[in-house]
Amino acid sequence: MDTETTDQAAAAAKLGRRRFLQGAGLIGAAAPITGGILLSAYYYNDPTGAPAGLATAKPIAVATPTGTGSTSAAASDADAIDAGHKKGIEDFLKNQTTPLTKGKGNQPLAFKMDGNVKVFDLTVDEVAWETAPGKIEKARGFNGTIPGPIIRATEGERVRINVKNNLTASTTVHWHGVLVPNNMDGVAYLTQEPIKSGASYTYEFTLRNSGTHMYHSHHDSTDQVNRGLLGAFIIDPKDPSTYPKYDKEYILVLNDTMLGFTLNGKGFPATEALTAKKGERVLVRFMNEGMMYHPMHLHGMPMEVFARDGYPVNPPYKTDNLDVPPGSRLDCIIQAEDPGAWAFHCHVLSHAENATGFFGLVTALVITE
Ligand SMILES: [Cu+2]
Repeated sequence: MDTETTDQAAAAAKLGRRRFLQGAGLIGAAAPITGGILLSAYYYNDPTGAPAGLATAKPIAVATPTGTGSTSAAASDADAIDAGHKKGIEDFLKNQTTPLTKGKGNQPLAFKMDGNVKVFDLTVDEVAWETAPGKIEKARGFNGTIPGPIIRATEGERVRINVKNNLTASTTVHWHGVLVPNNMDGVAYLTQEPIKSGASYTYEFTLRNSGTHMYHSHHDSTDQVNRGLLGAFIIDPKDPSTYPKYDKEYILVLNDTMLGFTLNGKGFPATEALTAKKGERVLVRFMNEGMMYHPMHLHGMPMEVFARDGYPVNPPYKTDNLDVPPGSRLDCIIQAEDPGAWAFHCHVLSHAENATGFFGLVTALVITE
């Protein structure tokens, strides 16, 4: 751990303690009260994300600095908050050229042809996954990555997916949103026996519906999906003219809870920025594999939503704050207009920012001339 990180951690720890004391009313109550009562909510780092944090809010006394010792304490809090935010942004910018964490998920999965069948191979692996710098989680991933590799094919094609289970636990794979024969649906004991530790299973079906879909474990899924057994399954339409034109494409997989708040398996500052040139049409395919709602807010320009779960949204609608519910996929086009670095983050603020700076579901859209 370098000195800067240690300093930041110390500052955060100090700040956390002070806030705890304030939250408990221990500081405010002891100080001269000239500032009246402030309604505040304390839900820093709430693992539930608790947008309902206000429910636990209680009026606390806040002291206005009066030239006593409280002035320097307040100033040191402010400095610590500023320093944490500044370092986060600096790290995020560094991460765009030199990744700060090991491991990258959400990469295209190669296939081979067997006659007219596209054959994909997946392994289900235990993995130590670095979600943010130095934050290594006991996770699970398809082909050792989170998200797993992108399975991509075209409507009408036949695919075969060989799954090898390297977990100590059993598993299955469900093709979320993809129309498949019932016995290929991947639900343990309902449509198939679980794939035991060390065993393999082959799924095969013809792709009937295009769209932005997903694949994930459907066995002990609170643990298995939340710990990383998830990935994108993109089915391109047979007739591309039925899909909007775009210059660049991003797939953003949201997750929460066990591995923290992540975009494509990483939390800020290890998240990847979206980039575009002015005038480009950027396709974003959102998918939420987590357990919470994430309203994704883009600064500077709207997103035009044209598909939900692979089905057309008619007419398309514009929004700058797009709620992505668990299990849903939303396709939208961002028309890159004004150059600059535009914040792009979940607007349940406890999923994105606290006194130590940004974390979790935060990235940026960087538009250049
Ligand atoms: Cu969120």
